[in-house]
Amino acid sequence: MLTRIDHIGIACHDLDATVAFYRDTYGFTDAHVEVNEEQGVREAMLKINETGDGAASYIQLLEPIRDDSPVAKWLAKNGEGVHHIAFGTDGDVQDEADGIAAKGVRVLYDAPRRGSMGSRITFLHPKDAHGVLTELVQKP
Ligand code: V0V
Ligand code: CO
Repeated sequence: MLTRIDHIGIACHDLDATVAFYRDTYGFTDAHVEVNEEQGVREAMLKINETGDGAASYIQLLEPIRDDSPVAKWLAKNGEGVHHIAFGTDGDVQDEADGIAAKGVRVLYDAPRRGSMGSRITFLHPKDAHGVLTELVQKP
């Protein structure tokens, strides 16, 4: 089951400046920063609230580390802004993805990949989801 908004992904040019904006403007100070080489990003997870399934909801800020990465390509076309939404699962993320694929939505990966803070993630194609790049997240 999809039990929470795990995060909203926001593409930015300058991660440190954008983290500072979220801290100074809104008071979100609980930030986890890591590099995901495979996804081509340096990213920050800002915790917003705990959720009823024992996990949490975050804002994810994404700065590209390579010109050929999905976020770099998206920034060049659209500029900064909301890039994806991520739903959290309470069970196996591949099972969720298989169930959604059976409804005719393209799942981008054959198997889950590594996401922020040791999570397992996969993505649904935005063209099959009313224009929204959608990620599924299983906490470690
Ligand atoms: C592209 N399109 C989007 C979009 N990206 N629509 C909505 N939201 C987005 N983010 C549209 C684009 O406008 C085109 O529409 C069409 O899809 C094809 O796009 P493209 O520019 O030609 O790009 P592609 O096809 O090379 O790549 C698009 C996909 C790619 C979605 C396949 O971005 C991808 O593989 N994304 C998944 C990985 C990812 O985004 N990683 C970064 C976050 P028109 O113009 O044809 O109408 S990593 C992350 O979230 C982590 C680590 C985490 O949460 O832990
Ligand atoms: Co994400």
